[in-house]
Amino acid sequence: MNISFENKNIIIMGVANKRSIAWGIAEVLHKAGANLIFTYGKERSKKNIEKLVETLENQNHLILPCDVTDDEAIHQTFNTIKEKVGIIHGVAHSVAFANKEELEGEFVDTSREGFLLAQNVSAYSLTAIAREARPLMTEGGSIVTISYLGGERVVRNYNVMGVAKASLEASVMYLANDLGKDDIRVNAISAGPLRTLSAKGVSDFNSVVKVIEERSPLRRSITLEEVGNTALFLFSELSTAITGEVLHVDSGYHTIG
Ligand code: N5H
Repeated sequence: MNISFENKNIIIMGVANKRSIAWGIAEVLHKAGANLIFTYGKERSKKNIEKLVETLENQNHLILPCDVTDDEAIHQTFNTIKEKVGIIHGVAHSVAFANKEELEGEFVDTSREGFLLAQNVSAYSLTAIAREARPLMTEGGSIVTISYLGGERVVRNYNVMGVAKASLEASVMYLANDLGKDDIRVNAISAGPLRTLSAKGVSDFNSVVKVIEERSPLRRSITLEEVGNTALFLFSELSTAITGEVLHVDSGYHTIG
């Protein structure tokens, strides 16, 4: 079995800073020898990615804009990747957004606009990206997205994002069934709470982490590197029969009632 990532081209979407899950994945894949292509939504992220890439041994990675809410922009980004890189082997989709005011209080108060925005950025984008990635994955491929337990059960304040993650996880199953014919696998990692930019401003984040430390089977929180390692597994030939799956990287917390 070949578990090397030499000559493997993997797209990493959603690095905002060094605490981003996407960056955790990038670091692990880079160490394994993969060639990385970064995409960003906000101009501010571009500068951050440039600085982060400077810390890598091989700095020869493409950095491209990609507004995941714009089909034409996605098409152009993948066209550029096709021209400059050719074949791709993996996509890490680590992108989500919801209005801050809808991540507190009652879910029942979610506006139509806020609901659709969260679905658009956090769930539909995976389908739009899978459609563009498919023709470039001529040697087979692996698509990995990031979810959270709030898509399976009610987690306080997660609200509109919980419904978007449920939609994302269902999309993983349907995409896995479509793309399986082309030897492309689609999976999600349901990560335990991490101190990312998304978690910034979440008032009771510390108490969410404390519950994991006290009640999860492993009695500890998880690290970015552990999510990166799991992504590496899902991108590798170690996981060739796994698709349509949601793999929990959460110290086992999802098993606790
Ligand atoms: C139960 C919780 C805590 C409450 C909910 C947090 C939800 C976070 C997810 C969304 C994606 C965060 C978000 O969109 C924040 C924005 O409204 C404001 N932030 C920004 O605009 C920043 C600058 C940009 C870079 O952020 C984005 N997203 O573009 C869940 C937590 C325990 C776990 C968690 C934090 C989960 C998660 O989905 O990230």
